[in-house]
Amino acid sequence: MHHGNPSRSPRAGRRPLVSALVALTIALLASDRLMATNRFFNPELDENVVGWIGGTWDAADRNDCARSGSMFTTAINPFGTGWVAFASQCIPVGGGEQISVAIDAKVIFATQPVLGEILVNFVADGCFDSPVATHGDFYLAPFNTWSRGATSFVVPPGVITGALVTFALRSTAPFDALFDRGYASEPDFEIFKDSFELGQTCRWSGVR
Ligand SMILES: [Ca+2]
Repeated sequence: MHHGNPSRSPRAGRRPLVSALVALTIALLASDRLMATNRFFNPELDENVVGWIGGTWDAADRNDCARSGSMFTTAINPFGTGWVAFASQCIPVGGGEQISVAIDAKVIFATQPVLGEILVNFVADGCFDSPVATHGDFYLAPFNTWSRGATSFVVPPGVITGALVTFALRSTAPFDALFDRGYASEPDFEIFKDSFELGQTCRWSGVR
């Protein structure tokens, strides 16, 4: 037995609202699942180097995307002790967080081995304070090919609010380098809205 039209009518009337709520719930769930944000601003160097310190914009993109570029750097030797090219940016972090960071780099015009270093300075007040702790990691950067330098760390507990992340390339001789596709996120949230982590699509940065 059913109650016929008297009950059907209000249900039918409610349906659009229910549908809207379902759609909203799905949207919220989807956005929650995809809420990961790349903590680097302008991670893909789409049309400028805003957010980054270290170089100038170049049209050469990591994935040959016509609508994105990279950051070009010429190694400098400021202290006469070695040549260094770097890409640096401050990201917001909280004490105790686990963070993964990475960037792709392409070493060009090098004549001597190039060592990649990822240096993270943890600071309590923006990125202009003196670091209270550091994290470092090293890797050998190949020539003339894009390669990824990555590291993970746990932010020291306490009043940390920022991490100045510097991807440095060092050598005993001059060289140039390109940087592209910066990545900074919690390890558990590696699905970005734009399939960023797959590195397979050409797009403007959908998330920061
Ligand atoms: Ca790019």
